[in-house]
Amino acid sequence: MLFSILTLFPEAIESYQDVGILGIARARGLLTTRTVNFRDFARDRHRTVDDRPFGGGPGMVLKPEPITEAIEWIEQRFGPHRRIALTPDGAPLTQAIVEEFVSPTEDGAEPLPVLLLCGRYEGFDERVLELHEFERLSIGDYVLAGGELPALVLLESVSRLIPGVLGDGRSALEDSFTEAADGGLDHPHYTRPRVYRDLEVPPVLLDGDHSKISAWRRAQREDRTASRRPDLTGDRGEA
Ligand code: 9D3
Repeated sequence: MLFSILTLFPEAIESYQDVGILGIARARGLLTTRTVNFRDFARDRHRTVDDRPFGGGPGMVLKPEPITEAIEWIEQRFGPHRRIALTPDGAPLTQAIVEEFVSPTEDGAEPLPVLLLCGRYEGFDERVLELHEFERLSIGDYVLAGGELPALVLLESVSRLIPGVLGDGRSALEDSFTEAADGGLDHPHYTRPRVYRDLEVPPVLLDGDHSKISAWRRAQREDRTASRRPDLTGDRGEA
């Protein structure tokens, strides 16, 4: 899988991309990233990438020219991409969307490389997203300073689903068939010591009755989901 990441802060991407599962995916050659600083495509002496908004108001807007030229340079060199802009007004990223990135294409062809466009300031001049077709993704309803963390969130969540990244023979997609998740919260986990500061591990986990353990874990998942995340049970939470 190939990701081209357009950002004013390539060092933010680069400093995290070799950590943990994302780092393993990259080291094994299962996921490739290339970062491009679109400031390198600004032509003026100050390498300006932003300007004041037409119509007034606070903040600065990313100028169209450096971003458009960076996109065109990447696609001339490396071919067409699936283009995604990380924007606060995008569709909220979900596990279903993440899974779609690693699911086989209809015709069995290689998926397109993915271009991730990260904004800063108030965002992009709208025409950038009109000149080239873009999907828009957000990671949730809170205000960040730019699209770099959202791009890393997408990369990390995709990386753990790529076959061969999780090394222990357990596929991440298998999780949902067995004990974990199925769209709700997980059960609690315990490890040694059996007693920690007077707190004991639930005895059901210690006596080796695996059908009892499964039933207990399922009940824990259902209780936790109903009380902490009723929105995941089909209950929309309205009074
Ligand atoms: C006052 C209107 N703001 C929109 C909610 C302006 C604004 C806030 C934050 C414009 C850009 C940003 C920077 N955020 C992102 O680029 C971003 C983001 C986010 O802030 N939250 C969740 N997902 C994302 S994806 C990109």
